[in-house]
Amino acid sequence: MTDAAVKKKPRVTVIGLGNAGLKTVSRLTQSRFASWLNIIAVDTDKESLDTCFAENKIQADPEWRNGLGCGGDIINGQRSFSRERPRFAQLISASDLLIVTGGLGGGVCTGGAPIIASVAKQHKIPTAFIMTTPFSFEGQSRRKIADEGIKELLPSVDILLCLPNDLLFATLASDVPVESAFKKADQELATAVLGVAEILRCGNMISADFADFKELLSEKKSVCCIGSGIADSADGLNRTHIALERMLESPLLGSVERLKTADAVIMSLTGGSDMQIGEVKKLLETLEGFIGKHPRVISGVNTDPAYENTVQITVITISYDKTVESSSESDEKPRSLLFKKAHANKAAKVKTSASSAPSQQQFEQGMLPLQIVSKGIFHNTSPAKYRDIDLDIPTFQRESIVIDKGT
Ligand SMILES: Nc1nc2c(ncn2[C@@H]2O[C@H](COP(=O)(O)OP(=O)(O)OP(=O)(O)O)[C@@H](O)[C@H]2O)c(=O)[nH]1
Ligand SMILES: [Mg+2]
Repeated sequence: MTDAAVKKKPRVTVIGLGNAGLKTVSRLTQSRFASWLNIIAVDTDKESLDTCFAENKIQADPEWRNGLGCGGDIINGQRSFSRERPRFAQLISASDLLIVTGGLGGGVCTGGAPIIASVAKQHKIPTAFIMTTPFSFEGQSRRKIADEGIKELLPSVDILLCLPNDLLFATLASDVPVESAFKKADQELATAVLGVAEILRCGNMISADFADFKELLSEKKSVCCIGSGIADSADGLNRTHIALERMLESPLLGSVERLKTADAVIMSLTGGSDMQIGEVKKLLETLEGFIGKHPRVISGVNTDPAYENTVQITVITISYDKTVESSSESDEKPRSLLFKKAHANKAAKVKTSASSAPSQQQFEQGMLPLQIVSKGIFHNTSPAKYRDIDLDIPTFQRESIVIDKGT
């Protein structure tokens, strides 16, 4: 790795969307480890924004929503965020990476996230969306809304991590109040966002290995879990071991078994300048004992003065859903999954071969700023499907086709 690559500080913007997203970025803002992130809170709901600690707050569409939330209506969220496209473009245009977080299931985040994704795509900014899916106790309609949101997001995002709130259940007693369950979710989501940001800034990962990361999550539908553990010198001499133990106990990791059975593991270790090579070696060796024999592993080690006396380990496990190829009913599976659309890669390949053909080069067109919109009033109807392809999604969206401007 060159010195320039090591020194390059990536500009990472984190946007929290809707009530859940605002809670997460509030927590991040209070963490000393997140000071290198550009944190923005976006909601139509003024009251939620007023209680959010993020410095940079955007009240979306104040004229039409009058400072209210979207009442769980995706269309409201889409409309409001569509009106703010120029403002979003300005906010994110200087970013090397955009991380967007929030809870799928409501109108602001579920409707707004695809609009942010499409603005980022238009500006060629790599994106990682880290979203929770609703607790089972929230009911079927929220889950349906969340599923709809995932479908809308897929054409535009690079990385989509869907973290099921239900995984937190295992760590909560049944008499825990709902509010505490959400507080726990806030905390875990903030840790997950920071962990992903750390993974992506490891060395020169954003420029070089983002593609690897993306590729691991591409093509195949997969189950994804994330665990993060942090410990400092006050925890004792064996702080890396304690950080590892805490990571293994992370509720969103599910269980240690996930590491053993994962097809791919992405891992990062961050510490201060006091982090010793012996500690790193021992930690990686111990971690190896928890990972299965043949997974693909991407790992990185990072130092940051904010982590003086502290070490943080973050792991993302990816397990490919092996039933997808053999089952045409894969859409019925729970959306506790991580998806990446194969079309994006296909389109990229088509584009490469097309651009190498001289006869086609002269016809290259720009792209119209078309927005990904929902199926409107039909969003609750069952999709018309042929060979697992949703025919209700226009072909140009399904296939990521660049539209001819005709100029
Ligand atoms: N972590 C966390 N998740 C929450 C909280 N409140 C709700 N959620 C989750 O996030 C999903 C979306 O809820 P909200 O964030 O309130 O929705 P919204 O995006 O603001 O949209 P509107 O309700 O239409 O204003 C819910 O289904 C829950 O699963 C919270 O306080 N913390
Ligand atoms: Mg809201």
